[in-house]
Amino acid sequence: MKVLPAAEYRLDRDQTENLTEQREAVQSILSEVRAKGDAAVRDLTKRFDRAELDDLRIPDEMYESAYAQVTPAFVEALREAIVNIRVYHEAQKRTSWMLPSADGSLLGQIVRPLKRVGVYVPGGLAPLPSTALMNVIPAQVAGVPEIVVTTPPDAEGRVHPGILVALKELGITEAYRIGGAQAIGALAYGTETIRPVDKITGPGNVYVALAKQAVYGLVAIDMIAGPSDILVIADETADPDYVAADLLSQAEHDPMAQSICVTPSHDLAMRVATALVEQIGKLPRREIAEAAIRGQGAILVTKDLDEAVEVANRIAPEHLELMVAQPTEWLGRIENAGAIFLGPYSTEPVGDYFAGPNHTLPTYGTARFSSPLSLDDFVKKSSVIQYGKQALLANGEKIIALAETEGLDAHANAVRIRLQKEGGSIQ
Ligand code: HSO
Ligand code: ZN
Repeated sequence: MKVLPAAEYRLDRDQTENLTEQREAVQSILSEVRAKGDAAVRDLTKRFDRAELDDLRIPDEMYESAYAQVTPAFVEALREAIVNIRVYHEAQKRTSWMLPSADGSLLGQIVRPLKRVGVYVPGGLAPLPSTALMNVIPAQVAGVPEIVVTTPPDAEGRVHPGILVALKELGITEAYRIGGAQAIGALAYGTETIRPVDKITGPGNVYVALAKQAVYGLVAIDMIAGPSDILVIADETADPDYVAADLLSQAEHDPMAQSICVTPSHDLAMRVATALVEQIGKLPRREIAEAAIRGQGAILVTKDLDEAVEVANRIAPEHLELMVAQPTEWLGRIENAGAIFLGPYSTEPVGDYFAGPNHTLPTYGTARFSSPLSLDDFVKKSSVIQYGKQALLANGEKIIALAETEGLDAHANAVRIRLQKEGGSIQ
C-alpha cells in the first residue's frame, strides 16, 4: 500500500467513466419491460440469470427450507440486529406540526409515509441480507404500508437463504426473485403481477444503478451509490492490526472500493502497511481486496491531527473511523462523513450489521451534501395553509403588490376580489 505525504495526494473525483454501452443496454431492457411486462421480465431473467421461472414471486416453501440452510447463530444475531436498527430509526420519527397565529391563521406541515416502496436486495456474488434490514426497517418504522422486495435468483431460481430468512424475520410478504435492470423496470412501470411502486431503494451493480437513474422522475430513488469507502484517522496510540483490518473490511467489497488511512505518525503508517500485507494474504476475497488496495488505497502522512482532519473533510468519506487517543474531542471538527466511528472498538462492521444506524451511506465524496438513508427517505410532507378573513384583509395588499410586480394579474385579482367583498367587515 502506498505511503505518501498527505500534500501529495490528489483527490480524483472525476468519474467520467464511459458507460455508453451499459446505458444503452439498460434502456433497451427498460423498454422491453415497459412494453411486454411479465413476459419480458421472464425472458430477461432467463438471459441474464439463466433461471426459467414460472412464478416470479418467491414461493412460500423456499422460505421454510432457508432456515435449515443457515446457522441458529445467524438467525439469533439477525433478530437482535433487527431490534437495534428498529430502535435507532424510531428515534428519527418526525411529527406533523401546526403553527397557530394570533390573527387566526394556521400554518403546518403534515408528514405521511409513502404508499408503496420497492427494495432491491443484491444477490449473486455479493448477497447482502443486512441490506434488506437497512432498507426495509426504516420503511416499516416510517409506516409504509406496502413494501415489496426484489432480489436476483440463481440459475435454479433459488434465492440466497440468508436473504430469505431476513425477509421472513422482517415480515415481508411480497417478494420477487428478479434482479438487474429488469427488476427496476418492473418496479417502476409495473407488470401484470407486480404493481408499480412510488420509490425504489437499495444498492445494485452498474446496471441496477443506471436503471434507477433512468426511471428517476417517474418514481423516486434513494441515491446512486458509488463504490464503498473508508477513511481511518489514526494517531500513534492506534493498533496497526486494527487499522489494517478495518481498511480491508471495506476493500473486500469491491475492486473499486477506497481505503485510506491518514496519520501524523510515520511509524504507525509503516506498521499499518506491514499489517496489511500480513492480513490480506489470508482473505478469501483477496483478489478483490488487493485490487482495491492497489488501485485506490493509500496511507497519508500529515504533520499533525489537525491536518488529518482537514484531509478527511476534503475527502468526505462514507465511513470515518477516529482511532485516536481522544476521539470525542475531534468529533465536532468532522464536517463531511456518512458515519463516524469513535475509538478502537467501533470497527466499521459494528455499523454495517448491528449497532442500529443505517449502513446505506453517501459514497464518493457525496457526504458533503447528502445523508445516510433514514426515515426521511420514506415519508413525504404536505404544507398546510389556512388564512382567515382577518389575516387576508391584513395582508392582502402586500400579496397584491408582489403579484403585480410579477405581472400576474389573475393572482392579484384572486386576492382583490375578496378584499372588495369583505373589506368593510373585519371579524
Ligand atoms: N459496508 C457496506 C455495507 C455492508 N457491509 C453490507 C457488509 N454488508 C456499506 O458501505
Ligand atoms: Zn461493509
